[in-house]
Amino acid sequence: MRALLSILVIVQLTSASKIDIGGTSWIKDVLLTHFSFTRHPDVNVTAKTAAQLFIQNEFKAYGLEVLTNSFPTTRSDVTGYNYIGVKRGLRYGTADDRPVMLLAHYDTVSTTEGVDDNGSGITALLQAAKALTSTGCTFNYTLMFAAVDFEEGIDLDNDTNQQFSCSGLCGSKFLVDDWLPKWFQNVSALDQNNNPTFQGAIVLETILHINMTNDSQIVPGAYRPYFPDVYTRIEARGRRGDFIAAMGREGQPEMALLDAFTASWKAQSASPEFDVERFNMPYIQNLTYDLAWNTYRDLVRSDHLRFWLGGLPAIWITDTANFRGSMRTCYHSPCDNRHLATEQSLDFLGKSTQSLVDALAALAEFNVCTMSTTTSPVSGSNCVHVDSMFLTAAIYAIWQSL
Ligand SMILES: *[C@@H]1O[C@H](CO)[C@@H](O)[C@H](O)[C@H]1NC(C)=O
Ligand SMILES: *[C@@H]1O[C@H](CO)[C@@H](O)[C@H](O)[C@H]1NC(C)=O
Ligand SMILES: *[C@@H]1O[C@H](CO)[C@@H](O)[C@H](O)[C@H]1NC(C)=O
Ligand SMILES: *[C@@H]1O[C@H](CO)[C@@H](O)[C@H](O)[C@H]1NC(C)=O
Ligand SMILES: *[C@@H]1O[C@H](CO)[C@@H](O)[C@H](O)[C@H]1NC(C)=O
Ligand SMILES: *[C@@H]1O[C@H](CO)[C@@H](O)[C@H](O)[C@H]1NC(C)=O
Ligand SMILES: *[C@@H]1O[C@H](CO)[C@@H](O)[C@H](O)[C@H]1NC(C)=O
Ligand SMILES: CC(=O)N[C@H]1CO[C@H](CO)[C@@H](O)[C@@H]1O
Repeated sequence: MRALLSILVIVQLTSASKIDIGGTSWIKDVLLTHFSFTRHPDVNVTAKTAAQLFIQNEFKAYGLEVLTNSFPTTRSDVTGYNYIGVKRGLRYGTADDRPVMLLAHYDTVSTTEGVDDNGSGITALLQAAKALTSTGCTFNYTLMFAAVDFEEGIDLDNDTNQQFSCSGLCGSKFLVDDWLPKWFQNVSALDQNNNPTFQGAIVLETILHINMTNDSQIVPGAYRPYFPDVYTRIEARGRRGDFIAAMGREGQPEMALLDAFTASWKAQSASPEFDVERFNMPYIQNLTYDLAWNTYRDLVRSDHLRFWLGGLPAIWITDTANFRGSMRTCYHSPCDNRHLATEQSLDFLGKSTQSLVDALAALAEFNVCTMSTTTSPVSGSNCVHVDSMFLTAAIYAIWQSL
């Protein structure tokens, strides 16, 4: 009932009043300038520090409140940093707030430049934050943008020969288990039973790659029983890597996030050749980290698992990484680099980003839009496009130099 209602509301909102991300040129610039060097402490500390500074400065430039969640790792010489940009909703600081979060990790494994994994996620996150803050809209609910560290972190510590940090999904573990409960308390985002009023997190993981050729998508058979309809559709289209995957658990509050994202995707007329495939995963009682990894491995390989283990709603958005096209060989490898940023894949990333913006605007309930920019208003709305001329000239120069 609740899910159905959200779909109706969202379709109406997105068709009437879209906040336009203003094209993919900015995405390309940010991805290739700031997230195309290995961001790993043993390989390029400079690139990692630069990425951290860039994220904080961008958040500040968008007028977000920038909060830092630093955390220890098992290596005394390495500290982890999560950055959370907050756009306060009108209900901020009350139990009526229903905060919603967009999250991506900005680190890489040591063996890759990580343009797709997960430079693409963080770039979409920044673009979405920029679009949502630059319209002059107010939101009923608080928007949170979380750039997290050490999603990877599976490298061995040379000195102790132990797994580095908390062996994967480390930044989101500290965010969910340590930082968020304190923040919910601080801002009174708790209901009368002391449960967070949090709507959930949309977790972006490796979202750039697309391949429209038949047989470019691997569909591991082990998960077919959970998603028979999805498998049938992918096979009918010739097993092409032509879709973004969006996953959440049946019957959980995060279904509203999944509804919002898929409805926003389908409401767009741009690039109709790219699809969204919705994976409704069964809810698993008493989920533990080990159970998840042993039984549902390919479905939980990102930060959404930390939310699920922490009892918070989250959905996962991914291009399926090593199951698609070039990423079958480039995953965690040197060729996850700028060659993946083609015009087509940037359009694909742009469509996902626009869907995220529309979904978040609907979930956070955007109200008043006052700013007018140089571009034309969206019909039927007092919201306006984000200026798409922004940066265009500079970007085309970069485009051509590649
Ligand atoms: C490290 O990253 C910086 C960008 O922050 C780049 O200029 C430099 O060339 C990189 N170094 C190596 C060894 O890749
Ligand atoms: C750990 O060992 C690898 C392989 O020998 C080396 O490339 C890397 O730099 C070492 N890391 C540290 C922190 O010493
Ligand atoms: C919560 O509030 C305390 C006291 O003001 C502050 O020290 C702490 O950093 C806040 N933590 C979060 C996660 O907001
Ligand atoms: C796309 O997939 C086809 C079929 O598997 C493969 O031959 C091709 O190299 C892939 N191209 C890219 C850019 O991933
Ligand atoms: C791709 O697969 C679809 C579905 O099986 C088929 O109809 C189509 O002819 C194939 N296209 C090519 C180019 O082989
Ligand atoms: C989950 O844990 C509860 C409490 O320990 C137990 O009663 C229940 O049977 C468990 N459910 C499953 C499916 O294991
Ligand atoms: C925001 O909240 C106000 C007051 O409850 C409500 O009237 C309005 O419809 C909400 N905005 C949206 C877009 O739902
Ligand atoms: C979907 C995906 O590729 N996620 C990867 C991000 O990095 C972690 C840690 O290496 C992998 O385990 C995930 O598979």
